Amino acid sequence: QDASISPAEKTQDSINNERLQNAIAALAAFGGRDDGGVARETLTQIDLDARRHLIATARALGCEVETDDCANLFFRRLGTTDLPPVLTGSHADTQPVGGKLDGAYGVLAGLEVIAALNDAGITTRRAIEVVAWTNEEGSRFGPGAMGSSAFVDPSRLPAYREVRDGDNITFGEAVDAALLASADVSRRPLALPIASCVELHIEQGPVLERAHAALGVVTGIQSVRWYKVECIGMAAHAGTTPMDERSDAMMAAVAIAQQLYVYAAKQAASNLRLTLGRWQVGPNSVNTIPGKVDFTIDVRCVDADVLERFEQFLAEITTSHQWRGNISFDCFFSRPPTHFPADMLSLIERACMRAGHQAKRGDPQKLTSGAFHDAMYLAEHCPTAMIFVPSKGGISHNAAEETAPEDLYLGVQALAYTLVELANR
Ligand code: HGY
Ligand code: MN
Ligand code: MN
Ligand code: MN
Repeated sequence: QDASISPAEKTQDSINNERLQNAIAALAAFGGRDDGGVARETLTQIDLDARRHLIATARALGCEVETDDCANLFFRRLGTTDLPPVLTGSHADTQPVGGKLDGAYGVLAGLEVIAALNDAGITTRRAIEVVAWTNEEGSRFGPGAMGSSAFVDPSRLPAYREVRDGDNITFGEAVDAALLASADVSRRPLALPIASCVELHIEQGPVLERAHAALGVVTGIQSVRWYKVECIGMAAHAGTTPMDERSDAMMAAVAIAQQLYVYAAKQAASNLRLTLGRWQVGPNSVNTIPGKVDFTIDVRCVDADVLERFEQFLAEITTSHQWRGNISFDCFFSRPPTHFPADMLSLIERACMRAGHQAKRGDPQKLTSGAFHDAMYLAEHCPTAMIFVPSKGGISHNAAEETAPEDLYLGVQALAYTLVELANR
């Protein structure tokens, strides 16, 4: 091996940008949309086809491929020892209308690092594993990050398997179908030992772009909670029912939603973020008073106490609301803030400095992630950290999601340096 530079530097310098961009375009074809976005929700046939594509790509790189009871996919490049591996990767599933980078970029970046290691003829002490976690988005089956969550704590899986999607299919049925479709892939237990984990991801927000930074050292992930609010009234005729004799579920839901937005506006100083993203109306007819309205709440904040106070407010307004119907709420996802360890942050910073300076793009920017990631669970399991690249206009969970190819290339270079350093510890 070239004595003048370290294996980490040599691998970083072996990253092939053209191969990376082609890999991103190839995966984006699975569920690709005319507007440039991607529709590849977890464990749909499109996702299963994409998984086969990733398995074939990994095998062509000489990787061993394994899966587990949550249909997570692991692509392993052997090391010279049997020590626990270094893990990278992310998720390959997307929002109903997502972009081609959210999650996919981190999986493909890991495979690109393996290709660069092969090109450079570099071996590492520890194996390097690239993972494609199942159901990070949580849009088809809530909550999010089920794959990484069940990997870290398998006792969570039975309850996840009972969750149903909008077509009444359970997550368990979808996982079993995925495992059948990859019956040629050997099965391994959940919760295996991992030495350390690094997830590369797009920022999905505006911070790096506004700071004119090419790379982000992610210090942690903000807390998140998801609720379902259920308003049950009585369906009745839109024309014959006097206004003061209605039990209109939509009127209650809209009143509660309005109070939540007013509350969130008052919390602006704490940077609380409120989203009422999914509404279901029954019977959803122009001329029937809604008998049942459900809506979801996604609420996030760096300060977990703010979310605690939010829940108290939600409890107040859903019990005190003057209304003849029945209003209830259920929390189905809750994660405290995640903090990544200092020694991992300093390694990430060193990696980002080398990549950034070589490209004359300056120093990396430190930031907290507004989005959650599988790394929030891995941080419970082993020393974990994240690297971000900028998102154009801070847009994500939208077909217009985009990152400059040069920034994508830089991110993978920083990842390469980090992984090889960790794999030789
Ligand atoms: O919602 C999230 O934060 C993640 O991008 N799925
Ligand atoms: Mn993501
Ligand atoms: Mn996402
Ligand atoms: Mn993620």
